[in-house]
Amino acid sequence: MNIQWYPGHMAKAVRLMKQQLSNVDIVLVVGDARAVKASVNMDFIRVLGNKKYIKVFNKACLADEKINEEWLEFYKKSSQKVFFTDCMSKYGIPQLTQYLSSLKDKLRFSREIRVMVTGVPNVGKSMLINTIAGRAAAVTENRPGVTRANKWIKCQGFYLLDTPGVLPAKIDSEKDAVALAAIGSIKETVFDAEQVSFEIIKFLMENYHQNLVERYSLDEMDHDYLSVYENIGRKRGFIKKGGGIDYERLSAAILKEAGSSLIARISFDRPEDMTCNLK
Ligand SMILES: Nc1nc2c(ncn2[C@@H]2O[C@H](COP(=O)(O)OP(=O)(O)OP(=O)(O)O)[C@@H](O)[C@H]2O)c(=O)[nH]1
Ligand SMILES: [Mg+2]
Repeated sequence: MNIQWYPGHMAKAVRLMKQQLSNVDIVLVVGDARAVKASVNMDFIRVLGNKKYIKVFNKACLADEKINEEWLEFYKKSSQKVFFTDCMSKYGIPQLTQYLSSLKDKLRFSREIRVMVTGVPNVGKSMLINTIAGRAAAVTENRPGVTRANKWIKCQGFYLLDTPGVLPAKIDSEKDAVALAAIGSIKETVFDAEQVSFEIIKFLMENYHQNLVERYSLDEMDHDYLSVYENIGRKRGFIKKGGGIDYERLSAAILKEAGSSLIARISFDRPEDMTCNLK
């Protein structure tokens, strides 16, 4: 899939983050629970060196519950500290806050702990900070690229540094690119919405077939990707004047619905997708 963004900007953002590292005690690498593999920017992980970090997979209540459990099992076997959270239901938030509060004693600091919050765009970094802080201190919005500059926010016992979302400079896997587009981490202007929405339908047919059938009242026996895709368009009335499918409206609707759990709680990645980036 051809995604056109600015790898140069991304590489610069990672360099800026590296400069900040000496000012922080711990890094929260925030990803999306629906794309545990694709939403962790390995460029970040590589520059962290020996800096202590934990992974937080947010929007857990939009992700497939069963797959969340599988990921928790997967991470139990590694030395990596992982939290699954959701800012809407507050799932996992008390545990994460308690962990951060406990660091002061663990690290024997007499001052406040400084926590850098990083991750790919739109995973809820700013919302997570607001939820932990208990106030709307950071700006949030449902599109990538909302936070433009670093900002320190004081909570009880620690400081949180909100940072702009950064994508990997290079996304090698097509599957990762589709997942990142589906969770809203990539700006809609830089990918082909028709191609991504079609890939999403293929993925849903293979993994969430019944949910798809129910959501769009589809023929259960129809297993042809294109026919299902176009049928969704017809069922939703996305028809152009001459009678053809309005692919623009169809792809926009699929992206919106797949990204908001209207079809199902969807997880794009599974533990078996992990090959090398166990870190
Ligand atoms: N359902 C759900 N939505 C969330 C959660 N956290 C954040 N959101 C929504 O996701 C969108 C993005 O949240 P932000 O906090 O702005 O994301 P960000 O990671 O700071 O984004 P950038 O600053 O653009 O990198 C907003 O519409 C939030 O309301 C969550 O845990 N569950
Ligand atoms: Mg933000």
